[in-house]
Amino acid sequence: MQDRDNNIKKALVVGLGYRTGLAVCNFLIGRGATVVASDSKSETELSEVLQKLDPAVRVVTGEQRTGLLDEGFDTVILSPGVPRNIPLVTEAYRRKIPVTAEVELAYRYLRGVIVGITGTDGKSTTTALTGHVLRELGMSVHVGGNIGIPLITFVDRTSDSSVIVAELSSFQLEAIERFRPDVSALLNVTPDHLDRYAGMDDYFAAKMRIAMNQKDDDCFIYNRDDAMACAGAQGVKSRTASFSLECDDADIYYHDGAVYLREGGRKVLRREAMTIMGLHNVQNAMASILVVRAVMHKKGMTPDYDAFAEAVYSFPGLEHRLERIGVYQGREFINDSKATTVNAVLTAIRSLPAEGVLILGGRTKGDDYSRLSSGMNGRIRALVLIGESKDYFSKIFSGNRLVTADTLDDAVVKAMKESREGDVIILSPACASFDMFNNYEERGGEFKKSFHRLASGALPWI
Ligand code: UMA
Repeated sequence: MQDRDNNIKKALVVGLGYRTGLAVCNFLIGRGATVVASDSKSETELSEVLQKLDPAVRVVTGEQRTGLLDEGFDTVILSPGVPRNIPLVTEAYRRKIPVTAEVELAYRYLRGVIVGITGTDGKSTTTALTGHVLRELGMSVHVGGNIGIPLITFVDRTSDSSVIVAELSSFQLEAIERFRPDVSALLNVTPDHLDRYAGMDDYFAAKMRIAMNQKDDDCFIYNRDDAMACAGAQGVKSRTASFSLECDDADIYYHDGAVYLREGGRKVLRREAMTIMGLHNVQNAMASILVVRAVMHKKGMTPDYDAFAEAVYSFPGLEHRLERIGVYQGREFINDSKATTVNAVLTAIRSLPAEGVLILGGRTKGDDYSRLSSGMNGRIRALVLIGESKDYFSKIFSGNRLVTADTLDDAVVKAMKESREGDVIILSPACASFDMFNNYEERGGEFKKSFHRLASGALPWI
């Protein structure tokens, strides 16, 4: 146990969400606290969540009035989706009520080695891959955080021999206090969530909080090819290790189809043996190898690079991330619903095995979407635009061949019409899903259903 000085008697949980707030409420009730949950949504909108919530939690829905704080809470816990500048939260800060994140709360109870992985793109794959490799090496591993399972749900299952691999978003890091990962990794920092942050510096600062409590016996792993990550590495107190696709003076680097360790020049991975596609996944694999090595170092174990490589090769990839769904009438369908940034989509396009049709759109996040145009040149023959960004994207991409669709069924049918045999049809939206779906998983799931309806003949396209 990292720190037992938790004595939360009365907590206000702001934001029930689908996962975090719900898990925090149930956890605290289980530990005897009085819990009030505040959510801006209505009871009807929250009905699914409320069914799973311990009935001892008092729920206040709708407008989040500052007067709620008069009830005298000793802690306010924020869900990641709640910005810290809403009046209820700024008033809590003003009254000096401790405001904290679920990740921080979990940290105070978790046991074992803690790994935190952040970055704009690739963090879910790197987190899952790291968990997979550690598990293949025989360790007791819990994989959670932004990838979908709140860390607080692991608390009763961890022991000193556990390894917790946490994907951490900038949102989750904003309200940490003492959270100190034994191993942290910063994969890259590119524009994202600029609807929530004042600018890139603000976003970067939130990400760098991952290392703020690390000490010299911890390790910070960073991308040598990313200028912001390199700048971040300059200021950390822990040991550092770097990975690179470009420079052979990084601790681990890529050259001509293989990955090498700088020390000793040992070849540790062959790209063609990896199941997950794209050079960006070689980058993710390099980060994972450094993380696994640092975990073993913490545990006093000797790294076995052959075993690392076998485990990387056997990693099947993540659902909703460049996920191959199937082939219909010569078109390969790929579900990349998790690609909610311009960079993620550019990476996806670069990784495609053929030309194709891109299904794009949803709730925008302040990114510079015009950056997609050059990446699409010669790779994407048509765009199918979905979601509330349809009109906005129609203007930005007016130079491309484009059609609009109201549903994913409609998008799949139109993509078939726009494509040729041998093409790829990919859903890689560059946007959040919340205009049409509850989350990216639901969007990806619906896309797969549309594909299966098409393939079974239930969705005619001609
Ligand atoms: N809310 C308020 N007041 C506000 C704003 C929001 O009450 O002013 C409420 C909303 O009505 C909602 C809740 O707060 O009920 C916010 O919930 P949440 O979005 O934090 O929901 P969770 O289901 O707990 O999901 C969160 C992460 N969501 C976000 O960061 C937006 C999930 O990451 C994460 O998987 C989950 O916790 C478990 O840790 C998703 C995500 O989009 C995948 N992350 C962003 C990203 O990857 O880019 C950061």
